[in-house]
Amino acid sequence: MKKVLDLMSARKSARQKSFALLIDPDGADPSKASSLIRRAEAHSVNYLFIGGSLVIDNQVDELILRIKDQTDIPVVLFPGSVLQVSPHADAVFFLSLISGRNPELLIGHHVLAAPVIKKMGLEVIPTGYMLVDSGKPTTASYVSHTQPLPHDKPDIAKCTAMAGEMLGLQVIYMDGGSGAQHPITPEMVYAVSGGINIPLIVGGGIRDKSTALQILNAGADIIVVGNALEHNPTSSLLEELTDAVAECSM
Ligand code: 1GP
Repeated sequence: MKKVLDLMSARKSARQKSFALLIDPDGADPSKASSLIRRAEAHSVNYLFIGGSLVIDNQVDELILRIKDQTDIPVVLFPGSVLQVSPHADAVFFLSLISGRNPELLIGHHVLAAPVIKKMGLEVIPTGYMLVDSGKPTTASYVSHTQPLPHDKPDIAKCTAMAGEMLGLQVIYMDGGSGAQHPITPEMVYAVSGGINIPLIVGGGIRDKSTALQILNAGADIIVVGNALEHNPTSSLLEELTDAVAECSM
């Protein structure tokens, strides 16, 4: 069963763009998260991604069970570590950090996680994860001990994503890192999307509709927003971003 990956691929084939709301289990205030999820349901959010680079309070199970009580939006784990897996999610991004050269994050933690994930029966989405320099070190670049891809070198990003697809990875997640100072440039998104046939996810530092539109029009299939909505769960930003996705899908 590859339900979530099939959904991502089918939406890409139908030229339908998607919106993913990222919830960091460490930052999630239960009451704010609940109201955000109610609004996500009302505004046709396509996926809920759960994850962060640190594990301060391991409340992933509890958070997902609460989400599942409120919505049928697919929940996908975006784990910062082996500790952030839960059998209650619908799928897990099995992330290989292909922008970096840290063997533990290319194929290391995966060896430890594989039997745990298999036992949980989770859908696995083999994912090429690419960190891109966003103007300042992010938690992800610091914790991963890797050098992100240069912000202004779309061709390096394109070749990296192409190699990931050739290795059999099923989606590419290009990330400026949570709270990125500068989002990934449309030029880089355009180059990468033109080099691959698998779904392209882009996140990091998207804080307004015009940035979302530029990234979607450049070829991203799914945009991910965490920080901006986590800090302002009741703002109109969620509507603006889901409107951007709908406009680009027409
Ligand atoms: C981070 O792509 C996500 O891994 C989302 O980033 O929190 O900056 O929206 P933001």
